[in-house]
Amino acid sequence: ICPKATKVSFHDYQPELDNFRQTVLHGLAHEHKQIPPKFFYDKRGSQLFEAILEQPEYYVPHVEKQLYRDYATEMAALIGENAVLIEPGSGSCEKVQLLLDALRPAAYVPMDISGDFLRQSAATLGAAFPWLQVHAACLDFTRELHLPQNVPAGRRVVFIPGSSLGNFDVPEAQHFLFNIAQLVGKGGGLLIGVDRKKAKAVLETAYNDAAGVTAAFNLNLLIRINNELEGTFDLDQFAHYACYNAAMGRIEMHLTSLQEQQVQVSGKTFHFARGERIHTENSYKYHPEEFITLATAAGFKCEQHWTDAANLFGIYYCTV
Ligand code: AVI
Repeated sequence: ICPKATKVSFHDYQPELDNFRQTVLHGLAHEHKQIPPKFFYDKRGSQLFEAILEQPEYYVPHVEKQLYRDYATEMAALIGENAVLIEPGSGSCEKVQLLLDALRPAAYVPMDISGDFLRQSAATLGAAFPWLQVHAACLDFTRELHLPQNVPAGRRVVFIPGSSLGNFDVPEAQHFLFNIAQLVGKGGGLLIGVDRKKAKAVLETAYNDAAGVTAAFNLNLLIRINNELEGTFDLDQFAHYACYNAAMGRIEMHLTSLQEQQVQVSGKTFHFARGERIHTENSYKYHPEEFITLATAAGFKCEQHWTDAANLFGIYYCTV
């Protein structure tokens, strides 16, 4: 018997990259200095993020993966076979592998902004699952969601693991979910992993791991500015700071200036007071009812949700 040939295709939508220099100069000139988290992910930043995923304190991937292992069959029964499974921000395509055998989708569409990484992950996945059609789309999913033309017709289901939704502010998160509802259309679905609100100490420990990997990830932004934007940040004079802002329901990451100092970036001078911070990331946490309200406002109906015994993390299956 001849095994079915591996089917992997790659579609480059040539995502326009945000201008790093302009964004940093603008963000540092702001009254509350800020740089958006998408700039964490240069090569070293992506490697450090992979290392964060291995830290015991950062419970998110460990708990979420166990939920897929425990409930893959139940999830597949709800989603049904032969769906077109679409994953925005697919990265290493690791989590989807826990679902593929149970789900048996007609095609898998990983979407990522990093073309080389996407090409490699799609090829590796295609080799591991020779029966699966893989149609990779290189794009910035925060701006556009295109489906390659050779994707088969059929019910569309979007998969968003990792609590990526948490890095959007709440109105942006609702807008993003609305765009997903449009993409999947009537009868389509969304399987999404979202981190839950919980004790401040648990959250703060998760973003302040003992090995200092999250700190290195945050500080790498300054190394990136030094290397790419002629920056003069002294890494010893800034510190990682992560705290849970309960009023906003989010972990905030900042870089704190340890003394009064001036820093040059691209020939411009920025003044830092002692203790002044650059806000680098928000990671919103949702109670199940809060997430369900958000998804409902975006046009979804929540069919089922799963959580672990400690109520750390939620996975939701919603339909349009
Ligand atoms: C990618 N994102 C969902 C992570 C989070 O938890 O918000 C990024 C991260 N930042 C520090 N640790 C992990």
